[in-house]
Amino acid sequence: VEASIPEPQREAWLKHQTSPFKDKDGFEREVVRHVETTLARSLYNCDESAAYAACALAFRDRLILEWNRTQQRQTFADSKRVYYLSLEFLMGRALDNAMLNVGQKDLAKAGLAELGFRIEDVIQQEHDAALGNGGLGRLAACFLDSLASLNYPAWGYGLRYRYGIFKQEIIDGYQVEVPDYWLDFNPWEFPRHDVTVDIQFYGHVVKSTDESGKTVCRWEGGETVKAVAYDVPIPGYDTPTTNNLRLWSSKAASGEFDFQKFNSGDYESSVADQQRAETISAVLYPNDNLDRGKELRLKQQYFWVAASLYDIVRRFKKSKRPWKEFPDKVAIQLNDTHPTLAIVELQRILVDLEGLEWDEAWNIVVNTFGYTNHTVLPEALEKWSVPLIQHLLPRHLQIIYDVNLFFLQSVERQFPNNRDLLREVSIIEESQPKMVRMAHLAIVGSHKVNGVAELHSDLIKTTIFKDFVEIFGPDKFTNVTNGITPRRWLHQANPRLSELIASKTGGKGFLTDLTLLSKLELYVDDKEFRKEWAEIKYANKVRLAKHIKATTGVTVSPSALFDVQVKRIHEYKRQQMNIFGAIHRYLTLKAMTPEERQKQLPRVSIFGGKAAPGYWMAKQIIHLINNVGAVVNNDKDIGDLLKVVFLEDYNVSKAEMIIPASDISEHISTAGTEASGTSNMKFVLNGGLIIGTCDGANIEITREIGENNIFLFGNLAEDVEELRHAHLYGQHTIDADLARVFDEIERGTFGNPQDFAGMVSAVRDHGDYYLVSDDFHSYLETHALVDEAYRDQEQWLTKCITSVARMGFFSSDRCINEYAEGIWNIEPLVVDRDKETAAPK
Ligand code: BZD
Repeated sequence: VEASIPEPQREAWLKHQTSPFKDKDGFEREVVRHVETTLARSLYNCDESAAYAACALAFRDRLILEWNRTQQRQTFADSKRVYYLSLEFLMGRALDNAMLNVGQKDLAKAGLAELGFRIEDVIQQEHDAALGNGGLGRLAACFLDSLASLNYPAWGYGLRYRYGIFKQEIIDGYQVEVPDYWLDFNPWEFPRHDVTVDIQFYGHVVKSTDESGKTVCRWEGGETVKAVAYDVPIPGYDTPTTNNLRLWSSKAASGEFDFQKFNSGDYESSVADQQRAETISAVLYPNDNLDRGKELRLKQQYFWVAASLYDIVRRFKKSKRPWKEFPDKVAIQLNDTHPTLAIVELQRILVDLEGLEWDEAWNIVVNTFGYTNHTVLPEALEKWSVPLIQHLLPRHLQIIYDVNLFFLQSVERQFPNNRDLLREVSIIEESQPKMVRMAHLAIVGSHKVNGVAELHSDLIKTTIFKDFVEIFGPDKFTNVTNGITPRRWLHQANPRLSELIASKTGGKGFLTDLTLLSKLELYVDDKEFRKEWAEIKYANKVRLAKHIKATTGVTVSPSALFDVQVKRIHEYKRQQMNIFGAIHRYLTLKAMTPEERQKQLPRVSIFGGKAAPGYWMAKQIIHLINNVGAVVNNDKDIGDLLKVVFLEDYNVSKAEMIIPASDISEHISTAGTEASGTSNMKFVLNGGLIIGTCDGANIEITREIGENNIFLFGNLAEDVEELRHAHLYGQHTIDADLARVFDEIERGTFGNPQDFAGMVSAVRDHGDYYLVSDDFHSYLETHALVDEAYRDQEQWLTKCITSVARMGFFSSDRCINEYAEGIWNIEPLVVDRDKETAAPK
């Protein structure tokens, strides 16, 4: 308020108010201005990267003007806001998305052409913003797009990592990790050096009694680190709403140096202090679905959560409302358990700093938070050691113990004398050392808990969180099946298909109401339409074939069936089964006569994905894929019939090229392990079919598109436990075809068998936890069906078109509307430009 310009001077402001460029000329003027001033270059010194920079800055300026107006609008409407707390936002490139969302890509294309550039080349200059590992981070990015596109008042809160997910290089068949320093030039962020929060660590708790005799706790001492806000504007599609993603960066608290240390001659240690502070936001942990319990990770979590809550509370306090109205104005969604400390921090703020009674505060907390679970894998469920929390966050540990005490007391009242139950649901695991179970804390501290696909939501209710359903009742647990944004994953990634769809569904409306895709069913038999559809797929395959040639040196035929598995490498996702299947295909082809071979369908097996640097088995899988490729791709008997390629450094922008070029993609996790999957939705939306297990959202995709349009195989989730038990305690016979594959690996056909001994013995000798052998036969049979189906190109095309027509459900817009209604209780703030005054009072 103090920074607001007084009434008499506002006229001057209004006279000079900036407005975004409106036409091609205006755009060109902005580009030239940025080249000549911001970048200090000229028409004699402007390459594609400078053109990208200037173009991005022109669009950034535009976005920030809308951003400002959006924030004013939301503040003055006093709307309830949702805050999406996620340690990961896997945004990918921003320029193309911004141009499309504000509806000015054509204008920019023409403008850039006049200035001497091809827009495609300019777009390619941008470095991906890769602040995430995989599905969870990309889901957060899709949600931001939907929140803005639907005009919800929403902020994302995350960390501004200096290094995003590492860049993957493949050297001699092995993964090598290279740091991803992406901040050299990032036009999409606005540093807010005036928006900072001091974050405390370590120290101790001082207890005292106030005048009324109440015990008060103060957290004192320790060290302080400064959080600095960086804002990234998030434009909605076809709406002026531009929301905010606020990323926190860590800095030493006392400015550049600790001057005391500096003056006393301890220069080195003052520099070290500063570096230690900056380390907090330095790097994204590259593990997906694995909890490693590292102290720095806990520091990251608290740093980010404390800064975000301070910011949220500060915004609420400006409204001067009573605390009990906090949940009427604020909804906070926890993207997995990573931000669970926010629950404890809000309780601390309310009780220790604002003086509320425990119960009143706790009521507010529970009504504010919602928790989304993304996994049932035991190794991924977060736990933090009690001594570590005690050391780093002593007051928070006390609060966790109190929350647990009151919770267990209520359980005891509800289910008397059930010690087993108390032990099972306790937030504290009585191990050595004791551990805090973050999922339990998140459940107890939230009013809603959701899974991300129907099967997954059922599984959490019947397995890992079963007891909590008994305690809290079933209504606290709900399902919100994941979705994807059709703006990025259709319109941006596959512009020709998007245009064709628009021409048949009555314009671009399907991009904001994806159920309009159903109109395509009317054209399934339309000859012209089918021809064009097929041409687009082919052109996308040609583009991918060129990329494969350029990056791997392997020539692939765009007429072959493209079989794609791109996702993080994980045993539960079973890339090992896929490569074993490819080896089996190779052996089968080798055993054929040349005449027989002639009759076979050519195939390209395409893999991509990163392995966590410490995940030895995942790295072995990558190595085997590359070695199989080296043998198969150079075998004269095989030629085009089989190629196996591993595409380096799979990321969002590679996905945008690979997904539209797929004929069949693999979503083959052990049943019950993949919470949802979202790439399955992306592939089908782009006119590719999928082969998959009855797992995650595959099941709902099947229900929507029809079981004739998907290739399902393998054991069901309900049978997994029994099979695992049988492997360990009964006899375990390996599938005969798989045994042949193992023999071949052990003969050294694909390099030193020792290099793959772990992969083979996991299946053969160590219980085959992921059921590769159990599902192998059904997998091969189903791939034979895929071959057969692909031979009938007309039928195949019908399946593809029909599937796309039935994918309306999987938009992240539907998903966000479900969260808004069922969990957040928020409403969109519709923009009425005519009613808006230029400047609010
Ligand atoms: O979340 C994924 C699940 O595995 C997918 O099934 C699901 O579709 C998506 C979105 O709901 N989980 C992750 O991607 N998890 C992580 O990346 C992760 C990262 C850090 C720590 C733990 C998990």
